[in-house]
Amino acid sequence: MQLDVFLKQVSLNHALNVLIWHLAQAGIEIAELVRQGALQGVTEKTASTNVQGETQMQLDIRSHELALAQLRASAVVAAVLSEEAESPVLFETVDAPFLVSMDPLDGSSNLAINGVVGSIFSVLPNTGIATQGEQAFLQPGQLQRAAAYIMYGPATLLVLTLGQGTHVFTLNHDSQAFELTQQNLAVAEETSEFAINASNQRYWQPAVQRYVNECLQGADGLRGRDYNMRWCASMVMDVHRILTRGGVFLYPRDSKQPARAGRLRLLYEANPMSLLVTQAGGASIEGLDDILALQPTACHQRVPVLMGSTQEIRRLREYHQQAQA
Ligand code: AFP
Repeated sequence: MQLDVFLKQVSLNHALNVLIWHLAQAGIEIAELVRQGALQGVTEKTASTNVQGETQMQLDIRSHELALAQLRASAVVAAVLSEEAESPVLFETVDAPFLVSMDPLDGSSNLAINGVVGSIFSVLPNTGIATQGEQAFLQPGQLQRAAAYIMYGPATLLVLTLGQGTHVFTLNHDSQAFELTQQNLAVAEETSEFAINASNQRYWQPAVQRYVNECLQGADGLRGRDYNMRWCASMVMDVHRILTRGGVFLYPRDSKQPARAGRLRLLYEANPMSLLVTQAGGASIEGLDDILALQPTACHQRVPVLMGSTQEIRRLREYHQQAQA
């Protein structure tokens, strides 16, 4: 079933369906650029940095522009917050029903090694960008109307939730259309796989140290079974693995840069991924609290992220509670 047919079947919200269709078109255009690799100069760095102080790749900027153009063309979006722009971009359609937060090309450092990258989107109701300015984006993730990522891997996938399950669509390169290939993903409750950047181990807080140490002790320790570890340095790919075969993805708070609460951004990484994971039966916390319940305080705010199989996340939450007691 093609994406547009699926949308008509599951959602009566025509404006939201139009928006999702335009996100998918942006994904198709970015996928084509990614496929061309060095032939399109996409692996080249630019001289500029984004609001996070990270060096931008050519493809970061082109993906941002392509996604913006599609969202503007949808006429149902009032403004867009992007990792690649300091302030939200306001469209002429300032009273349109939706706001979109996006990371147009997450994991772009993987381009240099021909690794997997992705685009992440979060759709919020427009509560009044015209009067509130960028404050309008500071809504808890549980208010998201939809979330999606597009994964530019061996196949191009669109993984989407409209708040009723999480579904996978695969791009048919011949017809240039996304087709439903997996409906209602279900994250395994238990798991024997974890994902974390272990090079930060000495900076982790005690609860995460404890959890990972127990996993590493495997069958000889308290967990009584061996664990496997994976790290792709691309949130889209790491989360996709968790959605399809279970596990936990951890980017915790650490003391490497004490002023920084984790690495990942709440509004366009943690929130949309949390909605996708929880809609697939998984869980997502920042340590003690559910990520989707957090009240954002800034557009480019960072947050610790622990997400995946519910039993493992429950254990991690308990370890954080015990460390606080
Ligand atoms: P880039 O987009 O700068 O490559 O960052 C990707 C990312 O935000 C996320 O996709 C990864 O999970 C995380 O960074 C990887 O971080 P490390 O560099 O610490 O492995």
